[in-house]
Amino acid sequence: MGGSTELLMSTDIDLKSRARSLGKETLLGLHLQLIRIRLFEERAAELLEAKEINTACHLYIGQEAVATGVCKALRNTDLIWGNHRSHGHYLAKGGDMRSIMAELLCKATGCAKGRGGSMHLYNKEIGMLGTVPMVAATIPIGVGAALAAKLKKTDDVSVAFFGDGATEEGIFFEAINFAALHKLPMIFVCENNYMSSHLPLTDRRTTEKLFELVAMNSMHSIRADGMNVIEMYDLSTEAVERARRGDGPTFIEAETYRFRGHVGPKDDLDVGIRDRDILQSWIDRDPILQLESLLVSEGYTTAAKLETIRKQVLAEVADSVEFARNSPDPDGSGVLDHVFIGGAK
Ligand SMILES: Cc1ncc(C[n+]2csc(CCOP(=O)(O)OP(=O)(O)O)c2C)c(N)n1
Repeated sequence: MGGSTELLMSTDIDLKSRARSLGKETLLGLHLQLIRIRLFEERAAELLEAKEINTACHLYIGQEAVATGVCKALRNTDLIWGNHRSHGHYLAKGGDMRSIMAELLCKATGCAKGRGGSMHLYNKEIGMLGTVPMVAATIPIGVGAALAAKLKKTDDVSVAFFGDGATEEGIFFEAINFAALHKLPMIFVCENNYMSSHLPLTDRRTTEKLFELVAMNSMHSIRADGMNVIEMYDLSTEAVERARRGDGPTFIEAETYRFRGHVGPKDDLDVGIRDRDILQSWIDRDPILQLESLLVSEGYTTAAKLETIRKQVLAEVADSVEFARNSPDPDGSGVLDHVFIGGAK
């Protein structure tokens, strides 16, 4: 048996001592990123309600620790690949708020020039070469990028973010096999939020331990507490080091939960597919509140300083909305640019 499986839970790890070794600057950096994603998305939810955003948005609220922890372990030239729920990935990899808010409002200044909306984010400068809403679609593309990095000896890592539903697509297993066989510098980040659209994981699989499905492919495969940003950062750092030194890919199953419904601003509690108590049990583990409680109790910051940060981020969000509102619509003159027409002369 070549693959290794580990079940790591935050309770098994001395988070306070890990926090101490990370240091104040890193911890506050993680916190800032979590807050940026949360407040950005809460504002996006309001703009969806107001019908000012008209592109379908799959909100990431609740899952912020996954993108934040993983991307903190990456450098600018590493590539990430997203899906229909990727606002958090975009911001965590270094995307600025103005360019994504403008994209949600389909403005010409958006990161995809207003052509993509929420589900087609693109920003070469930060190493995000695409989010695609076809479930599992970017996983093989990410593996292709990892192969390119290996052949070109760039030392870069490729990371695909996807949900538990994506592990039910055939291409997922082709990608896993290929990456393991060729020891590619690839990290598969499965955000297991236990739902695929409106179907719970228990109605779709005989096991909820997705990391076990992958280990048999001789791949390092681990389960992480996706509500805990310190654990996500630690495990991602190890995965990145493994990939860079040529020891091959890692599969990280991050257990997490989305606090809103599948798509749009609502919580979906009234449509008979989500249990209020289960949702509340995950809200009780809110990644931001967990980190803030540790930061204050261990003396890294104070409640007053956290409030100041919150206000600063709210100002950044407001600025992004202002920028988007004042930006021009795409003028339509370049509508055929970037369109591939097979066989055209
Ligand atoms: C190939 C394909 N099949 C079905 C859909 C419709 N669809 C959109 S999102 C989604 C759920 C995906 O669930 P998961 O991968 O777990 O991600 P999550 O929404 O939980 O983040 C489905 C089935 C699609 N976009 N692509």
